[in-house]
Amino acid sequence: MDSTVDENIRFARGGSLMEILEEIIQQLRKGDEKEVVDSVKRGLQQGLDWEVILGRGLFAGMETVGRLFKEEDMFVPEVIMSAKAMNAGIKVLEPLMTGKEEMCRKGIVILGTVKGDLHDLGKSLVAMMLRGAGFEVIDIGVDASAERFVEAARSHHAQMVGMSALLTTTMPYMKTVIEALRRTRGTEGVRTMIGGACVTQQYADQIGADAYGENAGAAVEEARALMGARPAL
Ligand code: B1M
Repeated sequence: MDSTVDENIRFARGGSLMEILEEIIQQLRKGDEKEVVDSVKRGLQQGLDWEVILGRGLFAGMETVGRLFKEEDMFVPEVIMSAKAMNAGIKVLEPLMTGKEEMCRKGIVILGTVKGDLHDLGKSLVAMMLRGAGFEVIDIGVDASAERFVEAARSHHAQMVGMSALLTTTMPYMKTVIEALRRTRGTEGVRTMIGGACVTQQYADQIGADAYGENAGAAVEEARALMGARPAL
């Protein structure tokens, strides 16, 4: 986060804006889509930066949900409601996130969550941020097979394939996709990036991915570096 965002956090700490962030966390935990949307809008109206709302409100709320899910204090149907509420909150922020869009296209990226994995929030967020930075993103959705990644990369003449995985059981499939790209004529040179809650730089090195994105912001930086694109002036 830059210094403007730091200032915005200090500003929020000073008063009722911090309460809005805490409300978002609670509303997300309850899975109340309407309340989350209202609070996100109120936060923006009252001067909170979209990055602060995203990081300190929506992400923080989802972290709480993740912890409760792990401790079995929340169950799948409730987590789905929370995920929907988070998506609705992100939709409100989307125009601001993609506001920096440039006229020139930076490159074509195929993005998907790998086979066996249905988690799509992180992948969709990465898609939004990449689009905002000027990349053309073809989102092939969740539960995507190696064949789908390869076919999409070939037919769209993509420069990069991005894979998301949130389960330790689906992470190994990212290696399957990388190998399929490498052995298929026409996609051998396509660059690859991986990310997701359980994924690490070490794992990316281990399976031969070209890059690892720790979060959606880092994914944009890595994509720029991989494709030789420059940040917007
Ligand atoms: Co799931 N789930 N889930 N789940 N779920 C996790 C991942 C888990 C860690 C929860 C836990 O136990 N604490 C755990 C995995 C444990 C493990 O494997 N080690 C888990 C489990 C076990 C499961 C099920 C097996 C549960 C069950 O059914 N018994 C099941 C599996 C279903 C399947 O996929 N086949 C399941 C189901 C679900 C729901 C459907 C209920 C729901 C998903 C709804 C949806 O996506 N539409 C869900 C959710 C919401 C979660 C948690 C709570 C939150 C995930 C999330 O959306 N985070 C999660 C706990 C957690 O992660 N703390 C959990 C917010 C999102 C913005 O972050 O996706 O990490 P994230 O993305 C980040 C970065 O990782 C990065 O950028 C994003 C933004 O900063 N990033 C990339 C992501 N992809 C990237 C790609 C890149 C670069 C960066 O380059 C291409």
